[in-house]
Amino acid sequence: MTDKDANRPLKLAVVGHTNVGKTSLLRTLTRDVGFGEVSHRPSTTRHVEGARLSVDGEALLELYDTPGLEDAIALLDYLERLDRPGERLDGPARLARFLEGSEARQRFEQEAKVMRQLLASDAGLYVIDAREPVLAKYRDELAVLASCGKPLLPVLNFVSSAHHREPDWREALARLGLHALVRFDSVAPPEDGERRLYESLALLLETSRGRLERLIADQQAQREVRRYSAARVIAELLLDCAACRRSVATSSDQVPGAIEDLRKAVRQREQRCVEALLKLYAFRREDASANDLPLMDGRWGDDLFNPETLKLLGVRVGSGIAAGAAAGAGVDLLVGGITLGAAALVGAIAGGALQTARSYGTRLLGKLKGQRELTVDDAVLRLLALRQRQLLIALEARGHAAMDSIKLDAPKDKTWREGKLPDALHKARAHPQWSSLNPHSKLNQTERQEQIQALAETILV
Ligand SMILES: Nc1nc2c(ncn2[C@@H]2O[C@H](COP(=O)(O)OP(=O)(O)O)[C@@H](O)[C@H]2O)c(=O)[nH]1
Ligand SMILES: [Mg+2]
Repeated sequence: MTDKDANRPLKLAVVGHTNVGKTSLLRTLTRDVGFGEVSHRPSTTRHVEGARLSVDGEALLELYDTPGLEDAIALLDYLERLDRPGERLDGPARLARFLEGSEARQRFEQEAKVMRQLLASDAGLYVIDAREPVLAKYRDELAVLASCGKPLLPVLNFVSSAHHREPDWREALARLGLHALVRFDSVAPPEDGERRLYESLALLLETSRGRLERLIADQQAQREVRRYSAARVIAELLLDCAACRRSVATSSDQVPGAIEDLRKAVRQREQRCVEALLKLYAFRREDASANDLPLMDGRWGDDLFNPETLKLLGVRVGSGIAAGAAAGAGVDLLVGGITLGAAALVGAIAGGALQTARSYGTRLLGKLKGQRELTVDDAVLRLLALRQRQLLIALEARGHAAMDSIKLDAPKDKTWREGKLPDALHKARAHPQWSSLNPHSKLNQTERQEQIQALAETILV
Protein backbone atom coordinates (compact mmCIF):
# COMPACT_ATOMS: atom_id res chain seq x y z
CA MET A 1 0.00 0.00 0.00
CA THR A 2 1.32 3.44 -0.86
CA ASP A 3 0.55 6.93 0.36
CA LYS A 4 -1.73 7.66 -2.55
CA ASP A 5 -3.99 4.90 -1.27
CA ALA A 6 -4.50 6.77 1.96
CA ASN A 7 -7.84 8.12 0.78
CA ARG A 8 -9.53 4.82 0.25
CA PRO A 9 -10.75 2.50 2.98
CA LEU A 10 -8.32 0.01 4.41
CA LYS A 11 -9.39 -3.49 3.40
CA LEU A 12 -9.08 -6.40 5.79
CA ALA A 13 -9.91 -10.03 5.17
CA VAL A 14 -10.98 -12.03 8.21
CA VAL A 15 -9.56 -15.49 7.66
CA GLY A 16 -8.99 -18.72 9.52
CA HIS A 17 -10.17 -22.23 10.09
CA THR A 18 -13.85 -23.11 10.09
CA ASN A 19 -15.74 -22.31 13.27
CA VAL A 20 -13.07 -20.27 15.01
CA GLY A 21 -15.29 -17.19 15.26
CA LYS A 22 -14.55 -15.18 12.11
CA THR A 23 -18.13 -14.08 11.61
CA SER A 24 -18.38 -13.48 15.36
CA LEU A 25 -15.38 -11.15 15.26
CA LEU A 26 -17.05 -9.18 12.48
CA ARG A 27 -20.23 -8.89 14.51
CA THR A 28 -18.36 -7.48 17.44
CA LEU A 29 -16.20 -5.10 15.42
CA THR A 30 -19.22 -3.77 13.54
CA ARG A 31 -21.47 -3.84 16.64
CA ASP A 32 -23.97 -5.58 14.43
CA VAL A 33 -25.66 -8.60 15.99
CA GLY A 34 -27.24 -9.45 12.65
CA PHE A 35 -24.05 -9.60 10.57
CA GLY A 36 -23.71 -12.81 8.58
CA GLU A 37 -24.60 -16.15 10.01
CA VAL A 38 -23.01 -17.46 13.14
CA SER A 39 -23.32 -21.11 13.94
CA HIS A 40 -21.55 -23.82 15.83
CA ARG A 41 -21.98 -25.94 12.71
CA PRO A 42 -18.98 -25.85 10.42
CA SER A 43 -19.00 -23.91 7.17
CA THR A 44 -21.95 -21.62 7.56
CA THR A 45 -20.12 -18.79 5.83
CA ARG A 46 -20.01 -19.89 2.20
CA HIS A 47 -19.60 -16.52 0.55
CA VAL A 48 -17.51 -13.50 1.18
CA GLU A 49 -19.49 -10.83 2.97
CA GLY A 50 -18.24 -7.40 3.89
CA ALA A 51 -18.92 -4.52 6.23
CA ARG A 52 -17.70 -0.96 6.11
CA LEU A 53 -16.86 1.32 9.01
CA SER A 54 -17.15 5.04 8.31
CA VAL A 55 -16.49 8.17 10.30
CA ASP A 56 -18.25 11.41 9.33
CA GLY A 57 -19.39 9.80 6.12
CA GLU A 58 -15.90 8.76 5.10
CA ALA A 59 -15.29 5.04 4.74
CA LEU A 60 -12.18 4.13 6.73
CA LEU A 61 -12.22 0.39 7.00
CA GLU A 62 -13.72 -2.51 5.11
CA LEU A 63 -13.84 -5.91 6.73
CA TYR A 64 -14.51 -9.03 4.70
CA ASP A 65 -15.73 -12.28 6.15
CA THR A 66 -14.53 -15.40 4.37
CA PRO A 67 -15.38 -19.10 4.34
CA GLY A 68 -13.31 -21.26 6.65
CA LEU A 69 -10.18 -22.97 5.42
CA GLU A 70 -10.89 -26.64 5.64
CA ASP A 71 -8.13 -28.56 3.97
CA ALA A 72 -4.97 -26.49 4.24
CA ILE A 73 -2.76 -29.59 4.54
CA ALA A 74 -3.84 -30.85 1.12
CA LEU A 75 -3.63 -27.38 -0.38
CA LEU A 76 -0.11 -26.79 0.92
CA ASP A 77 0.94 -30.13 -0.59
CA TYR A 78 -0.65 -29.17 -3.84
CA LEU A 79 1.01 -25.74 -3.87
CA GLU A 80 4.41 -27.27 -3.20
CA ARG A 81 4.04 -29.52 -6.21
CA LEU A 82 3.22 -26.66 -8.58
CA ASP A 83 6.87 -25.81 -9.20
CA ARG A 84 8.05 -27.13 -12.53
CA PRO A 85 11.42 -28.93 -12.65
CA GLY A 86 14.21 -26.49 -11.94
CA GLU A 87 11.80 -23.82 -10.67
CA ARG A 88 11.55 -22.46 -7.16
CA LEU A 89 8.58 -20.12 -7.11
CA ASP A 90 7.94 -17.80 -4.23
CA GLY A 91 4.62 -17.84 -2.39
CA PRO A 92 2.71 -15.28 -4.43
CA ALA A 93 3.91 -16.78 -7.74
CA ARG A 94 2.81 -20.24 -6.68
CA LEU A 95 -0.48 -18.90 -5.52
CA ALA A 96 -1.06 -17.15 -8.83
CA ARG A 97 -0.44 -20.42 -10.63
CA PHE A 98 -2.85 -22.21 -8.34
CA LEU A 99 -5.58 -19.62 -8.85
CA GLU A 100 -5.26 -19.89 -12.64
CA GLY A 101 -5.58 -23.66 -12.55
CA SER A 102 -8.65 -25.85 -12.53
CA GLU A 103 -8.27 -27.10 -8.96
CA ALA A 104 -9.06 -23.58 -7.76
CA ARG A 105 -12.51 -24.04 -9.23
CA GLN A 106 -13.00 -27.58 -8.06
CA ARG A 107 -11.39 -29.31 -5.13
CA PHE A 108 -10.06 -26.13 -3.53
CA GLU A 109 -12.87 -23.80 -4.51
CA GLN A 110 -13.52 -22.73 -0.93
CA GLU A 111 -9.84 -22.07 -0.23
CA ALA A 112 -9.44 -20.16 -3.49
CA LYS A 113 -12.20 -17.77 -2.43
CA VAL A 114 -10.33 -17.02 0.75
CA MET A 115 -7.01 -16.50 -1.01
CA ARG A 116 -8.56 -14.19 -3.60
CA GLN A 117 -10.10 -12.10 -0.85
CA LEU A 118 -6.83 -11.86 1.03
CA LEU A 119 -5.00 -10.90 -2.16
CA ALA A 120 -7.55 -8.15 -2.74
CA SER A 121 -7.09 -6.85 0.82
CA ASP A 122 -4.35 -4.86 2.55
CA ALA A 123 -3.99 -7.35 5.38
CA GLY A 124 -5.62 -10.33 7.03
CA LEU A 125 -6.93 -10.91 10.53
CA TYR A 126 -6.17 -14.56 11.24
CA VAL A 127 -8.71 -15.74 13.80
CA ILE A 128 -7.67 -18.49 16.19
CA ASP A 129 -9.74 -20.58 18.55
CA ALA A 130 -7.27 -20.37 21.43
CA ARG A 131 -8.81 -23.44 23.09
CA GLU A 132 -7.49 -25.61 20.29
CA PRO A 133 -4.08 -27.26 20.49
CA VAL A 134 -1.63 -25.98 17.88
CA LEU A 135 -2.11 -28.68 15.28
CA ALA A 136 -0.24 -29.19 12.03
CA LYS A 137 -3.31 -28.15 10.06
CA TYR A 138 -3.15 -24.67 11.58
CA ARG A 139 0.54 -24.30 10.79
CA ASP A 140 -0.15 -25.32 7.21
CA GLU A 141 -3.02 -22.89 7.07
CA LEU A 142 -0.70 -20.09 8.10
CA ALA A 143 1.87 -21.20 5.53
CA VAL A 144 -0.77 -21.13 2.80
CA LEU A 145 -2.04 -17.72 3.90
CA ALA A 146 1.49 -16.34 4.14
CA SER A 147 1.96 -17.13 0.46
CA CYS A 148 -0.40 -14.23 -0.31
CA GLY A 149 2.41 -11.91 0.78
CA LYS A 150 0.03 -9.81 2.90
CA PRO A 151 0.55 -8.87 6.54
CA LEU A 152 -1.34 -11.15 8.90
CA LEU A 153 -2.43 -10.20 12.39
CA PRO A 154 -3.38 -13.23 14.50
CA VAL A 155 -6.42 -12.65 16.70
CA LEU A 156 -6.79 -14.98 19.67
CA ASN A 157 -10.47 -15.68 20.12
CA PHE A 158 -12.05 -17.65 22.98
CA VAL A 159 -9.48 -16.30 25.42
CA SER A 160 -12.20 -15.78 28.02
CA SER A 161 -12.73 -19.51 28.12
CA ALA A 162 -11.14 -21.35 31.02
CA HIS A 163 -9.14 -23.77 28.90
CA HIS A 164 -7.46 -21.57 26.38
CA ARG A 165 -3.90 -22.23 25.29
CA GLU A 166 -2.67 -18.74 24.73
CA PRO A 167 0.99 -19.45 25.65
CA ASP A 168 1.19 -22.36 23.18
CA TRP A 169 -0.25 -20.22 20.44
CA ARG A 170 2.08 -17.31 21.18
CA GLU A 171 5.07 -19.60 20.93
CA ALA A 172 3.87 -21.32 17.75
CA LEU A 173 3.11 -18.00 16.06
CA ALA A 174 6.51 -16.59 17.03
CA ARG A 175 8.17 -19.61 15.43
CA LEU A 176 6.31 -18.77 12.24
CA GLY A 177 7.57 -15.19 12.41
CA LEU A 178 4.31 -13.73 13.65
CA HIS A 179 5.18 -11.69 16.72
CA ALA A 180 2.37 -9.17 16.79
CA LEU A 181 -0.92 -10.62 17.91
CA VAL A 182 -4.01 -9.48 19.75
CA ARG A 183 -6.28 -11.14 22.25
CA PHE A 184 -9.84 -10.42 21.36
CA ASP A 185 -12.63 -12.62 22.58
CA SER A 186 -15.56 -11.68 20.39
CA VAL A 187 -18.12 -12.61 23.02
CA ALA A 188 -16.38 -10.86 25.91
CA PRO A 189 -13.94 -8.41 24.33
CA PRO A 190 -11.56 -6.53 26.62
CA GLU A 191 -12.49 -2.90 27.11
CA ASP A 192 -9.53 -1.68 25.09
CA GLY A 193 -9.70 -4.63 22.65
CA GLU A 194 -10.69 -2.71 19.55
CA ARG A 195 -8.13 0.00 20.20
CA ARG A 196 -5.36 -2.58 20.59
CA LEU A 197 -6.43 -4.39 17.48
CA TYR A 198 -6.35 -1.23 15.39
CA GLU A 199 -3.09 -0.10 16.96
CA SER A 200 -1.45 -3.41 16.13
CA LEU A 201 -2.68 -3.07 12.57
CA ALA A 202 -1.23 0.42 12.39
CA LEU A 203 2.18 -1.09 13.18
CA LEU A 204 1.82 -3.55 10.31
CA LEU A 205 0.38 -0.99 7.90
CA GLU A 206 2.17 2.27 8.55
CA THR A 207 0.45 4.16 5.72
CA SER A 208 -2.96 3.46 7.16
CA ARG A 209 -2.10 4.75 10.62
CA GLY A 210 -4.08 7.97 10.08
CA ARG A 211 -7.27 6.14 9.21
CA LEU A 212 -6.90 3.70 12.04
CA GLU A 213 -6.28 6.48 14.54
CA ARG A 214 -9.40 8.30 13.38
CA LEU A 215 -11.34 5.10 13.82
CA ILE A 216 -9.96 4.64 17.34
CA ALA A 217 -10.81 8.23 18.31
CA ASP A 218 -14.30 7.94 16.87
CA GLN A 219 -15.01 4.71 18.69
CA GLN A 220 -13.84 6.19 21.95
CA ALA A 221 -16.09 9.21 21.44
CA GLN A 222 -19.04 7.00 20.61
CA ARG A 223 -18.42 4.90 23.69
CA GLU A 224 -18.55 7.99 25.88
CA VAL A 225 -21.72 9.30 24.25
CA ARG A 226 -23.35 5.90 24.74
CA ARG A 227 -22.40 5.74 28.41
CA TYR A 228 -23.72 9.18 29.06
CA SER A 229 -26.98 8.48 27.22
CA ALA A 230 -27.35 5.26 29.19
CA ALA A 231 -26.88 7.10 32.46
CA ARG A 232 -29.62 9.53 31.44
CA VAL A 233 -31.94 6.68 30.55
CA ILE A 234 -31.41 5.23 34.04
CA ALA A 235 -31.74 8.64 35.68
CA GLU A 236 -35.10 9.15 33.99
CA LEU A 237 -36.30 5.80 35.25
CA LEU A 238 -35.35 6.68 38.81
CA LEU A 239 -36.86 10.12 38.63
CA ASP A 240 -40.07 8.78 37.12
CA CYS A 241 -40.40 6.26 39.91
CA ALA A 242 -39.44 8.65 42.71
CA ALA A 243 -42.02 11.18 41.59
CA CYS A 244 -44.71 8.62 40.92
CA ARG A 245 -47.84 8.84 43.06
CA ARG A 246 -51.19 7.13 43.21
CA SER A 247 -54.04 8.53 45.26
CA VAL A 248 -56.65 6.33 46.75
CA ALA A 249 -59.55 7.02 49.09
CA THR A 250 -58.62 6.20 52.68
CA SER A 251 -61.81 4.54 53.56
CA SER A 252 -62.12 2.48 50.45
CA ASP A 253 -61.19 -1.07 49.80
CA GLN A 254 -59.43 0.12 46.69
CA VAL A 255 -56.03 0.28 48.37
CA PRO A 256 -54.82 -3.18 47.33
CA GLY A 257 -55.82 -2.53 43.73
CA ALA A 258 -54.08 0.84 43.70
CA ILE A 259 -50.95 -0.74 45.13
CA GLU A 260 -50.97 -3.38 42.41
CA ASP A 261 -51.45 -0.65 39.79
CA LEU A 262 -48.48 1.27 41.08
CA ARG A 263 -46.30 -1.79 41.11
CA LYS A 264 -47.33 -2.65 37.62
CA ALA A 265 -46.53 0.84 36.42
CA VAL A 266 -43.06 0.66 37.98
CA ARG A 267 -42.35 -2.80 36.56
CA GLN A 268 -43.35 -1.69 33.10
CA ARG A 269 -41.30 1.42 33.47
CA GLU A 270 -38.25 -0.60 34.39
CA GLN A 271 -38.86 -2.88 31.43
CA ARG A 272 -38.88 0.19 29.16
CA CYS A 273 -35.54 1.19 30.61
CA VAL A 274 -34.06 -2.28 29.96
CA GLU A 275 -35.28 -2.11 26.37
CA ALA A 276 -33.93 1.38 25.88
CA LEU A 277 -30.50 0.30 27.14
CA LEU A 278 -30.46 -2.80 24.94
CA LYS A 279 -31.32 -0.63 21.98
CA LEU A 280 -28.72 1.99 22.82
CA TYR A 281 -26.04 -0.70 22.93
CA ALA A 282 -27.38 -2.27 19.72
CA PHE A 283 -28.43 -5.54 21.26
CA ARG A 284 -31.63 -7.33 20.40
CA ARG A 285 -34.50 -7.80 22.79
CA GLU A 286 -34.15 -11.54 22.32
CA ASP A 287 -30.45 -11.30 23.10
CA ALA A 288 -31.52 -11.06 26.66
CA SER A 289 -33.85 -13.98 26.81
CA ALA A 290 -33.69 -17.28 28.62
CA ASN A 291 -35.59 -18.84 31.44
CA ASP A 292 -34.06 -19.04 34.87
CA LEU A 293 -31.90 -16.00 34.35
CA PRO A 294 -32.24 -12.64 35.97
CA LEU A 295 -33.17 -11.17 32.64
CA MET A 296 -36.00 -12.87 30.80
CA ASP A 297 -37.03 -11.54 27.40
CA GLY A 298 -35.26 -8.39 28.40
CA ARG A 299 -37.55 -8.43 31.42
CA TRP A 300 -36.40 -8.91 34.98
CA GLY A 301 -37.39 -12.26 36.35
CA ASP A 302 -37.12 -11.31 39.99
CA ASP A 303 -40.00 -9.38 41.29
CA LEU A 304 -38.94 -5.89 42.16
CA PHE A 305 -41.27 -5.80 45.10
CA ASN A 306 -40.27 -9.04 46.60
CA PRO A 307 -38.57 -8.31 49.95
CA GLU A 308 -36.24 -11.24 49.28
CA THR A 309 -34.93 -9.56 46.14
CA LEU A 310 -34.07 -6.51 48.16
CA LYS A 311 -32.38 -8.58 50.81
CA LEU A 312 -30.38 -10.61 48.30
CA LEU A 313 -28.93 -7.48 46.84
CA GLY A 314 -28.18 -6.17 50.28
CA VAL A 315 -30.43 -3.16 49.94
CA ARG A 316 -31.29 -1.58 53.24
CA VAL A 317 -35.01 -1.61 53.68
CA GLY A 318 -36.21 1.34 55.73
CA SER A 319 -37.94 0.77 59.00
CA GLY A 320 -40.95 2.29 60.71
CA ILE A 321 -43.21 4.11 58.40
CA ALA A 322 -41.62 2.52 55.37
CA ALA A 323 -44.67 0.96 54.17
CA GLY A 324 -43.92 -2.71 54.54
CA ALA A 325 -46.69 -3.45 56.97
CA ALA A 326 -49.51 -1.46 55.50
CA ALA A 327 -48.94 -1.58 51.82
CA GLY A 328 -46.56 -4.45 51.33
CA ALA A 329 -42.86 -4.02 50.72
CA GLY A 330 -41.80 -1.34 48.37
CA VAL A 331 -44.69 1.07 48.55
CA ASP A 332 -44.84 4.02 50.92
CA LEU A 333 -48.22 4.80 52.19
CA LEU A 334 -48.49 8.48 52.97
CA VAL A 335 -51.53 10.02 54.41
CA GLY A 336 -52.13 12.99 52.22
CA GLY A 337 -54.34 15.80 53.30
CA ILE A 338 -55.63 14.61 56.61
CA THR A 339 -52.60 14.84 58.80
CA LEU A 340 -49.63 16.50 57.27
CA GLY A 341 -48.29 16.37 60.79
CA ALA A 342 -48.11 12.62 60.67
CA ALA A 343 -46.40 12.78 57.34
CA ALA A 344 -43.64 14.79 59.01
CA LEU A 345 -42.56 11.55 60.60
CA VAL A 346 -41.37 10.42 57.23
CA GLY A 347 -38.61 12.97 57.37
CA ALA A 348 -37.47 13.98 53.93
CA ILE A 349 -40.71 12.89 52.41
CA ALA A 350 -42.62 15.26 54.62
CA GLY A 351 -41.09 18.07 52.62
CA GLY A 352 -42.34 16.19 49.65
CA ALA A 353 -45.86 16.08 50.92
CA LEU A 354 -45.91 19.80 51.64
CA GLN A 355 -44.38 20.54 48.29
CA THR A 356 -46.97 18.35 46.70
CA ALA A 357 -49.68 20.34 48.35
CA ARG A 358 -48.10 23.51 46.97
CA SER A 359 -47.58 22.24 43.50
CA TYR A 360 -51.00 20.75 43.18
CA GLY A 361 -52.60 23.87 44.66
CA THR A 362 -55.05 24.20 47.48
CA ARG A 363 -58.07 23.09 45.48
CA LEU A 364 -56.43 19.83 44.87
CA LEU A 365 -55.21 19.69 48.41
CA GLY A 366 -58.86 19.85 49.42
CA LYS A 367 -59.50 16.92 47.17
CA LEU A 368 -56.67 15.06 48.75
CA LYS A 369 -58.41 15.14 52.09
CA GLY A 370 -59.41 11.67 52.94
CA GLN A 371 -57.01 10.35 50.35
CA ARG A 372 -54.02 8.19 50.79
CA GLU A 373 -51.10 8.61 48.56
CA LEU A 374 -48.97 5.74 47.41
CA THR A 375 -45.38 6.29 46.44
CA VAL A 376 -42.46 4.04 45.61
CA ASP A 377 -40.24 3.12 48.51
CA ASP A 378 -36.60 4.22 48.70
CA ALA A 379 -35.53 0.59 48.78
CA VAL A 380 -37.12 0.02 45.38
CA LEU A 381 -35.36 3.06 43.96
CA ARG A 382 -32.09 1.65 45.28
CA LEU A 383 -32.83 -1.70 43.71
CA LEU A 384 -33.73 -0.14 40.37
CA ALA A 385 -30.50 1.84 40.38
CA LEU A 386 -28.42 -1.20 41.31
CA ARG A 387 -29.92 -3.43 38.66
CA GLN A 388 -29.75 -0.93 35.86
CA ARG A 389 -26.18 0.01 36.68
CA GLN A 390 -25.29 -3.64 36.69
CA LEU A 391 -27.00 -4.13 33.35
CA LEU A 392 -25.06 -1.18 31.97
CA ILE A 393 -21.76 -2.73 33.07
CA ALA A 394 -22.76 -6.01 31.41
CA LEU A 395 -23.72 -4.29 28.17
CA GLU A 396 -20.42 -2.43 28.02
CA ALA A 397 -18.49 -5.68 28.34
CA ARG A 398 -20.63 -7.67 25.92
CA GLY A 399 -19.54 -8.44 22.37
CA HIS A 400 -22.10 -8.40 19.59
CA ALA A 401 -21.24 -12.00 18.87
CA ALA A 402 -22.68 -13.11 22.20
CA MET A 403 -25.54 -15.55 21.82
CA ASP A 404 -26.33 -16.29 25.45
CA SER A 405 -28.67 -14.12 27.41
CA ILE A 406 -27.13 -11.56 29.68
CA LYS A 407 -26.08 -12.88 33.06
CA LEU A 408 -25.62 -10.41 35.83
CA ASP A 409 -23.35 -10.77 38.81
CA ALA A 410 -24.41 -9.21 42.05
CA PRO A 411 -22.87 -5.75 42.20
CA LYS A 412 -19.76 -5.69 44.34
CA ASP A 413 -19.65 -2.09 45.43
CA LYS A 414 -21.80 -0.57 48.11
CA THR A 415 -23.01 2.29 45.95
CA TRP A 416 -26.76 2.78 46.05
CA ARG A 417 -27.30 0.10 48.63
CA GLU A 418 -27.18 2.36 51.61
CA GLY A 419 -26.46 5.94 52.51
CA LYS A 420 -28.33 8.96 51.36
CA LEU A 421 -30.15 8.87 48.05
CA PRO A 422 -29.13 11.61 45.61
CA ASP A 423 -30.84 14.96 46.11
CA ALA A 424 -32.45 14.74 42.71
CA LEU A 425 -34.61 11.88 43.95
CA HIS A 426 -35.68 13.74 47.09
CA LYS A 427 -36.62 16.67 44.91
CA ALA A 428 -38.52 14.39 42.59
CA ARG A 429 -40.62 13.17 45.50
CA ALA A 430 -41.98 16.67 45.72
CA HIS A 431 -42.66 17.06 42.02
CA PRO A 432 -45.29 14.62 40.85
CA GLN A 433 -45.45 16.47 37.54
CA TRP A 434 -41.93 15.21 36.76
CA SER A 435 -43.06 11.63 36.48
CA SER A 436 -44.22 10.27 33.15
CA LEU A 437 -46.13 7.76 35.25
CA ASN A 438 -48.41 10.46 36.67
CA PRO A 439 -51.22 12.23 34.85
CA HIS A 440 -50.54 15.84 33.79
CA SER A 441 -46.79 15.33 33.72
CA LYS A 442 -44.58 18.15 32.49
CA LEU A 443 -41.47 16.41 31.31
CA ASN A 444 -39.79 19.35 29.63
CA GLN A 445 -39.46 21.47 32.73
CA THR A 446 -35.95 22.86 32.97
CA GLU A 447 -35.62 21.89 36.60
CA ARG A 448 -36.52 18.29 35.79
CA GLN A 449 -33.93 18.23 33.04
CA GLU A 450 -31.33 19.62 35.44
CA GLN A 451 -32.10 16.96 38.00
CA ILE A 452 -31.82 14.22 35.37
CA GLN A 453 -28.45 15.61 34.39
CA ALA A 454 -27.25 15.69 37.99
CA LEU A 455 -28.55 12.20 38.63
CA ALA A 456 -26.95 10.85 35.45
CA GLU A 457 -23.59 12.04 36.72
CA THR A 458 -23.98 10.15 39.98
CA ILE A 459 -24.93 7.01 38.04
CA LEU A 460 -21.64 7.07 36.14
CA VAL A 461 -19.50 7.11 39.28
N1 LIG B 1 -17.80 -18.48 23.94
C1 LIG B 1 -17.44 -17.97 22.75
N2 LIG B 1 -18.03 -18.44 21.67
C2 LIG B 1 -17.66 -17.96 20.47
C3 LIG B 1 -16.67 -16.95 20.36
N3 LIG B 1 -16.51 -16.69 19.04
C4 LIG B 1 -17.35 -17.50 18.38
N4 LIG B 1 -18.05 -18.27 19.22
C5 LIG B 1 -19.01 -19.32 18.85
O1 LIG B 1 -18.33 -20.24 18.00
C6 LIG B 1 -19.16 -20.68 16.97
C7 LIG B 1 -18.55 -20.39 15.62
O2 LIG B 1 -18.53 -19.00 15.41
P1 LIG B 1 -18.59 -18.35 13.95
O3 LIG B 1 -18.41 -16.88 14.14
O4 LIG B 1 -19.77 -18.81 13.18
O5 LIG B 1 -17.25 -18.98 13.34
P2 LIG B 1 -16.73 -18.93 11.83
O6 LIG B 1 -17.10 -20.23 11.21
O7 LIG B 1 -15.23 -18.81 11.96
O8 LIG B 1 -17.35 -17.74 11.17
C8 LIG B 1 -20.50 -20.02 17.19
O9 LIG B 1 -21.33 -20.92 17.91
C9 LIG B 1 -20.15 -18.81 18.03
O10 LIG B 1 -21.23 -18.40 18.84
C10 LIG B 1 -16.06 -16.45 21.55
O11 LIG B 1 -15.20 -15.57 21.57
N5 LIG B 1 -16.47 -17.02 22.73
MG1 LIG C 1 -18.49 -17.67 9.51
